[in-house]
Amino acid sequence: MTASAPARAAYVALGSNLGDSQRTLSRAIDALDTLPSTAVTGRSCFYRTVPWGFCDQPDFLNAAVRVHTALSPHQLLDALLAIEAAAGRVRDGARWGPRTLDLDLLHMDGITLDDRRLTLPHPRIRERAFVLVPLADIAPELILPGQGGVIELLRQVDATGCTALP
Ligand code: PH2
Ligand code: MG
Ligand code: MG
Repeated sequence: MTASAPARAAYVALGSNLGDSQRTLSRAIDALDTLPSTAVTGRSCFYRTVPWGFCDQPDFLNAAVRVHTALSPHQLLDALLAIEAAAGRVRDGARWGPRTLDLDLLHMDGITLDDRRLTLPHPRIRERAFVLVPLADIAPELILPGQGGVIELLRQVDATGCTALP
């Protein structure tokens, strides 16, 4: 990480249910760590999770990481989309369908925003055990503006479909 703009913490959810998901998530975390002005400073366990939203698809592997980055929210979003594309992500329009790699920007410390490309914090964190369970590994004390504390949100979802990999 180079010293230009001050780095802030950002939280990214990772998911995959096509191909070698464990390898894909590990490589994505390495790719995040090599982004300019960015370092991975926390990573959760990998969790096998039952599909949410559209259920007739393979189980997912999910994780979450914290990075410290001097990138802007939109620069980081562009970088996440590029890492997804490099992992073979095809956007065929199937909402909530199977994917080789999904990287969702969940939150950046001190930032709320809502525009055509990006809403921060991510508006659906509170509905998703597969996001909250790994997020609680790395940021149990985190308060998401407008949503609440991660542990409090985790208490309100059914996390029985999330199993940590050994
Ligand atoms: N991602 C989706 C839709 N459903 N279900 C689980 N368990 N994990 C995911 O990452 C996931 C999902 C769309 O992004
Ligand atoms: Mg997603
Ligand atoms: Mg996504």
